[in-house]
Amino acid sequence: MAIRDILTAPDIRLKQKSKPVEGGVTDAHRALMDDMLETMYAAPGIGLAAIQIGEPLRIIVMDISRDGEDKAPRYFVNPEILWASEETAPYEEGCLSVPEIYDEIERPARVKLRYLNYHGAEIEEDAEGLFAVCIQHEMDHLEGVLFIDHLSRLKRENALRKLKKARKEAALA
Ligand code: K2U
Ligand code: ZN
Repeated sequence: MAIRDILTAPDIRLKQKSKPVEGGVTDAHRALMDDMLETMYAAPGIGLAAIQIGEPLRIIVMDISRDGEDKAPRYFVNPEILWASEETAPYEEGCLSVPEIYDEIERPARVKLRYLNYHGAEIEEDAEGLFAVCIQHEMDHLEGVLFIDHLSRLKRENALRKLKKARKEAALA
């Protein structure tokens, strides 16, 4: 396993649409998921999409267990949303690829998912609460969409300006 570098906005690679995994989940995909999970825990974060470490594949890892609880890693290959509630819920989101920026995003409160798990088995599962927020946030990444893309143009431009300033200062340090 290895901790990989996480791409940060405005890196153009984060805008790619990720490709489906073809021909089933292989040992190579599982090795990638192992690296993604180690990278996510080290960040720390509660979700990570493969594109965030530069791999344009439709793969997501997640662990929404709380501090002090047993770890509960989750793996989603080729995830699809089969149904989303009309009811929406707000959540103060952040993103490992958009550091130090947080804002409230409104998303469907409940979704029905279909995906392949770590071993390639097809699963259908309902999600609500933080699970629903996180999976929708990560599935946006698979479409090349960042949570700031859901904000007003003014808020998005302010966020990108702050990110570019931080990157410039880091380069001079
Ligand atoms: O995509 C990512 O960078 C992972 C996010 C997942 C996430 C975003 C918004 C809401 C829930 C999960 C990172 O884990 S950002 C860290 C974080 C953790 C808990 C709540 C908000 C942000
Ligand atoms: Zn993110």
